Amino acid sequence: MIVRRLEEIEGTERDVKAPTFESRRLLLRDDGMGFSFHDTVLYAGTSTYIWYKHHLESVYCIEGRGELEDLDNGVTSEIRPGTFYALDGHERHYLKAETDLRMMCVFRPALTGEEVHDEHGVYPLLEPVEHPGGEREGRASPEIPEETP
Ligand code: 9YT
Repeated sequence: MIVRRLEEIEGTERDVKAPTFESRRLLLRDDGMGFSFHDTVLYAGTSTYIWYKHHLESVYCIEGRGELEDLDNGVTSEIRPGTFYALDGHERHYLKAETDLRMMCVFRPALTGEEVHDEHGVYPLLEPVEHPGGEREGRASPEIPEETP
């Protein structure tokens, strides 16, 4: 049995920081479960372009407010606590966080932990957003994907 707590993961290599989000990987491929499980916080005022070419992902929001834009099907959905979505068709999408958005994510196959470092399959893209608090302005995207719509 595996028992872990968020505070044990914070600040370790399982705590991955990207320009628009932080992902705490509670379970990775090495754990041998066949899926990975992440506690992710997308930062308020950001928009993240995501296309998981090789993975299926299920996502459940437990905190915050935002919007999911399915670019393949032209459908936009509100995200709030209790909202669940599953990317069963590898849909390209934007995830926009109005407030900090805390999402519990399951990936199959499991992420190894390298993917975000390599920008492989995850393409953060920061859109300029008016930000009254100002505390999270000014981060630049490290890479603009060729596939960006
Ligand atoms: C839904 C979501 O948070 N996607 C971006 C990050 C992803 N969960 C990850 O790499 O852990």
